[in-house]
Amino acid sequence: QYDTNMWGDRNTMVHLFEWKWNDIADECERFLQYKGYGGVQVSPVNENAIVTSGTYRPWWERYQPISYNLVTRSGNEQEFSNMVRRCNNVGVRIYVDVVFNHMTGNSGTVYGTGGSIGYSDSKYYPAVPYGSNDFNSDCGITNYNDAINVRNCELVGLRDLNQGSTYVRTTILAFLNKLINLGVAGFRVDAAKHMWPGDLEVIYAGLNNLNTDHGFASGARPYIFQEVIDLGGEAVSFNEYTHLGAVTEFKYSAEIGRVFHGYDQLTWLSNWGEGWGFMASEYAFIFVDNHDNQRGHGAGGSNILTYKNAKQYKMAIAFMLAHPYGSTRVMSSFYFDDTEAGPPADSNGNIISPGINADETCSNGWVCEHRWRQIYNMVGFKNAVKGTSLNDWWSNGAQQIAFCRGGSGFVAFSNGGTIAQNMQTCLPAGTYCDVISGNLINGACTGKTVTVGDNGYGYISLSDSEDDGVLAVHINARL
Ligand code: LM2
Ligand code: CA
Repeated sequence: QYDTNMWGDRNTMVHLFEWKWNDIADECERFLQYKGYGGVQVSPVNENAIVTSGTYRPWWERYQPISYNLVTRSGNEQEFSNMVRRCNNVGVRIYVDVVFNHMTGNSGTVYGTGGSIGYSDSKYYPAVPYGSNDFNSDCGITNYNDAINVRNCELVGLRDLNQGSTYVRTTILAFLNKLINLGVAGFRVDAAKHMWPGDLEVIYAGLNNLNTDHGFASGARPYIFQEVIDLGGEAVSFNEYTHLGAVTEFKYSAEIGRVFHGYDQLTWLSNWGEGWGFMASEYAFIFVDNHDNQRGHGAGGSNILTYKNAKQYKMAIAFMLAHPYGSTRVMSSFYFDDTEAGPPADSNGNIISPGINADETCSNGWVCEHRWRQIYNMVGFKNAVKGTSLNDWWSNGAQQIAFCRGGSGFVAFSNGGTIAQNMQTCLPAGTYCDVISGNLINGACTGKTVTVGDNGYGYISLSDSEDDGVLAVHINARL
């Protein structure tokens, strides 16, 4: 289902990739609630196989389940449960990345983060338990033009569960319903493309309603967003999944990156959304980058913008959060050069917590894009304009655009050249703080201001030499 179950006007989640549960609980209380984030996507919660690669544990070991016990490098069940409670208490929902297409790779005897053992060559995972007849055959995925191959064979050698089996379905459902009872609001369904929609339908239908003890409305259903990489031209289409819940729109990520890299002109964004061949907005789950494609995994290749191209990245995020299309997720990363390396960890492999600097940014190897002013203030912008549509589109015919969101927000972008002119902001008369160049603190703006007259016009100044190519004002940032 498509309702995120977020509080009030909140309507963006952040992926706190590889964060520990205790740190996420702290982040909900000290930061996310105040900036208007509506939820957190957390890394997989169930026990995974430990993979050691040279000096580190790769981030992708978490995509190799060995049991459904809630013990990972992010913490144990008690810590997870406490986190969900603490975040829900401040109106920040938790969405779990659930991996049930497969178990571990085929690499002999494997050991898990909770002490479990698995025998991947004989497909025996006693801590679940799963045995060889719960799995599809040993074939590898080799042909994306063949849906049977894509769904019934092994993705990069990962032991492929047969979700057509009643026992497998029941076991997966017990895991998902346990998470619902602990208070989560929904799921990112990993590798949904590699599972049959009919099987997923049965599984979703067996999910419990959300736990009313955590503030969810009676009868509320879990939000489902399914990871289906479909850039076109393959046997499996996103269309097969949209009746079941939201679906990742990977074309969005690739195209927005291409545009803000400067490979296309902003003026062509005038029909952004379905007009660019994306799925219908109501189904689309969108992001500028995700944990895979920011490091060359998944889809999108060199088009993808990340924290490494900070100015263009912030512009793309601002555009995503200013525009009404889709359901949005902000990425929050750790620094990396090696695309396989895991999160900051000590010599025993324990994840190191992010440090928090006086200026709100992070240390200890964490990027914390979600703490960048330009990003969290656009989360606030998106909350302020919720329910409005896009109007008063303006463009210089090249790399400059501007638009309003009803009478609640106005945003301007320049990816080349300076804007200096009166523009229709659609806002009531008054003086507004540009939430990109500054913050509104105790009634004063630390950045640029825009004064809007009775006719809605204001003088917009956005020079090429500024740190950011965006100006954004909204109804909740009025002086
Ligand atoms: C996903 N979505 O559908 C995740 O977003 C993605 O991060 C996962 O792949 C993938 N599905 C499976 O859950 C990652 C990573 C792979 C990695 C797998 C499993 O992108 O590179 O594969 O997790 O850990 C790794 C090795 C690969 C090896 C495999 C099995 O990179 O070379 O294949 O493990 O041992 C022999
Ligand atoms: Ca499969």
